[in-house]
Amino acid sequence: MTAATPSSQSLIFDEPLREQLIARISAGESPDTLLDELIAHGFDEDTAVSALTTLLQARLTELKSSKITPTLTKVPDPLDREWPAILERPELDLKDQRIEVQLALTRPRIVVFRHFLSPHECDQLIELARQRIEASEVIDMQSGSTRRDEGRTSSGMNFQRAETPLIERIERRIAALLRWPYENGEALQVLRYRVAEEYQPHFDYVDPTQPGATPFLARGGQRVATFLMYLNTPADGGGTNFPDAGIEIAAHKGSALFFSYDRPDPTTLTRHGGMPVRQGEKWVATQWLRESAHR
Ligand code: PD2
Ligand code: ZN
Repeated sequence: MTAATPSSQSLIFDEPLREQLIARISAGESPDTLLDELIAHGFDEDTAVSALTTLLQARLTELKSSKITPTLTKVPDPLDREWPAILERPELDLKDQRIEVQLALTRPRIVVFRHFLSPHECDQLIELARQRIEASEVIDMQSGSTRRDEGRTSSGMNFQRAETPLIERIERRIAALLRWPYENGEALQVLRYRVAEEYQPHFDYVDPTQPGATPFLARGGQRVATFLMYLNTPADGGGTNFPDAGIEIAAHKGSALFFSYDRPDPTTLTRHGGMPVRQGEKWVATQWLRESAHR
């Protein structure tokens, strides 16, 4: 447990800690366990009990008045039909490499593929992106525009959709693998992390109750899945972690990490981060999938 500021008088949960506590409670963890951890981290017992109770009551009120639809959103799922049949799809446009499933989990829904991109495709993507990268930004949920953020220290760029034959081939391969409409994909984004750079844990969906979400959601609806392709193998560090689920995926050249979220809620356990690179560089390309056509 991290990111809390103990005080004998009051206990203020900052946003990451609040989300972590909510996710763990929603995942069935007992409040007593969380209480024990808070106390072990230096909070006094009465303060911890009262702050946790307040948090749970506030969350209940939030859920009751939430604009979030209780029904689940349909999400892509690459494994919902027989796997070998998928690989025969000509739209995958694979030459010699054969995609393999390396890991599949149900909650959070995560699938890791090996050999999604060939080594040559990875190198080409890096070279195309290298000339255009700038400091990465995040979406400001108050205004809906983008801004720099200290939690995201990478550099990056966005391609246009189908900008080159290579980009279009990769976009179509993702759509074919996930059986999700091509039009529902966002433009590919490439990120580069140098030593000590990271992307601290966050959710990729937007909070629909925030003012800045409206313009985002108007174009293609909510994000429902992330498809993250590792373009190189960092010398050390740079994995992608899911702290609420205790999962870490190693960055490996050509592999792809898929995860989906059927509602914009921490109970999906999809809070994830790009862990600091300890040595060398890390390059990734990401496509986010929307509920509907993204124009
Ligand atoms: O680079 C990553 O591993 C990473 C981790 C979490 C990228 C993103 N999120 C992202 O671009 O959303
Ligand atoms: Zn992310």
